[in-house]
Amino acid sequence: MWYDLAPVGRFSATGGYRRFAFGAAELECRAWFAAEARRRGMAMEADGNGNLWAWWGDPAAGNAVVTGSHLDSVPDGGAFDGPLGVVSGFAAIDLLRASGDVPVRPVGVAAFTEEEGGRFGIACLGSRLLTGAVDPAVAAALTDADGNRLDETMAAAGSDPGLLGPDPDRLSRIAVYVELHIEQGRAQVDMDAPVAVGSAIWPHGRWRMEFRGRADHAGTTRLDDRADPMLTYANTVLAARKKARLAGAVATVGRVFCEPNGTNAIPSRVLGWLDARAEDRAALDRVVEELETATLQRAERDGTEVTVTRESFSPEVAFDAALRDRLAGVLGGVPVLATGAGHDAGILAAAIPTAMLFVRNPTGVSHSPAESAEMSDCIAGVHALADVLRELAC
Ligand code: HGY
Ligand code: MN
Ligand code: MN
Ligand code: MN
Repeated sequence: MWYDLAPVGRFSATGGYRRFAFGAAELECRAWFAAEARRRGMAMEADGNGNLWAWWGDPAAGNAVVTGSHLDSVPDGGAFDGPLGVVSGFAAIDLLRASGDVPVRPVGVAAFTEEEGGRFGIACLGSRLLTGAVDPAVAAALTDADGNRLDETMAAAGSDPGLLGPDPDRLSRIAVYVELHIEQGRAQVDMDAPVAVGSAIWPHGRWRMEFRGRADHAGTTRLDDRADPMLTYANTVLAARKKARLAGAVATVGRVFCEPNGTNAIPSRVLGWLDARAEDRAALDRVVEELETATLQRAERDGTEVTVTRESFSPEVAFDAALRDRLAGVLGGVPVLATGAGHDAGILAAAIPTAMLFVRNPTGVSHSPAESAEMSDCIAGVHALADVLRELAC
C-alpha cells in the first residue's frame, strides 16, 4: 500500500513553496502531522522547541527508534525536501502494521522545526535547540526578514518560548534516529540506485556579510567620490566562486538585501549571505579565510567597510558506522554515499546513533520548485524505511 503523497504536494501548493517555521503553510503542515498521528492512534506532542513527535508505543519506556525529517522549506523550495521523510515515516509504520509487525520498542515520527533556517537564519534550529547546540536566548531573539522575533512568533503560534532549550530527558529516551530524505544531487541516478544509505555530511556553513558605503546620487556623484558597497559585494561574490573552484569547494550567495534599494541611489548598505561547503574541512576554512581577506582588501579600495559574521556552521558528520553498515546490509547492499546537504540527522548524530536513507532524485535538483521524485522510488524508500524500522524496533 503506498501512502498518498498528495498532502505534501498540497503543502507546497498552499504555501507556494514557502513553508516557513510557524508560518501559515507550515502551521498547515503541523495540522496535517497531528491529523496523521491521530488517524493512526499515535500520541502526538510538540516539544518546547517547536519540534513535533508522534509515537507508536510509550516513549517513556525509552530505547525508542525515531524516524522523521522537517516540514519547513527554503523560500520557493520543493515538495519533497523534508516532507518526504515525514510522510515516509508514517507510511513505513502503515507497512509494518499491515504486515503484522509489532515493535518491542517505542517508534516515533519526528518533524523538526526551522531545518532550513529559511526564516530565522540558523539551519536545523529545532534539532540544535533540542541537543543544546544553540543557546536558547540567542534563538529567542532571532528575527525574520520582517523583524518578527522567534519567541514572539512561537507565542503567537501557541508555543511557550520559555520552554526553548536542551531537552536531555527526551534525547535519553531515543536509542537511534534514521532520517529518510530525497537525494539532493544525482549520484543515485548515476548509480541507478532508488535507495542509498548516508555515510557523512560535508562540513558547511553560512556567513552574513555586511557591506557599508555612502548613499549618494547615482547621477551626479563622480565615480572617484563614491563609496559603493554594491561594488565590494559584487567582487566578493565573484571571488567566492573563484576561490571555491580552486579549493574543490562550493559557494554561493543566494540571499541579498540592498538599502535603500533605489534605482537612482548609490546604496548605503548591502547585506549578503555566503553558503560555503566542502568535503574537506581545511579546504572550506581556506576558502572562507581567503575570501574574508580579499573582501576586506577590496573594501579598502572601494572606500567601503565590510563585516563578516559566521551565522551557522555544521562540522563534518560521519554517521554511526556500525548502524550504516547494518542498514546497508538490511537493504541488500545499497550504495553508501556522503552528501553536501545538511540535515537534522547531522545535528542529532552528536547525541545519538544516527543514519540516513536517500531516495533517488531523477534530476538532482533541490531547493527549487522543480524538485521531483518518481513515485516508484518513493515507494522503494518507504519499503526500505519499513525494513530498517523492522530491523531496529521489532
Ligand atoms: O541547506 C541544506 O543543506 C539542507 O537542505 N537544509
Ligand atoms: Mn533543504
Ligand atoms: Mn532537508
Ligand atoms: Mn533535514
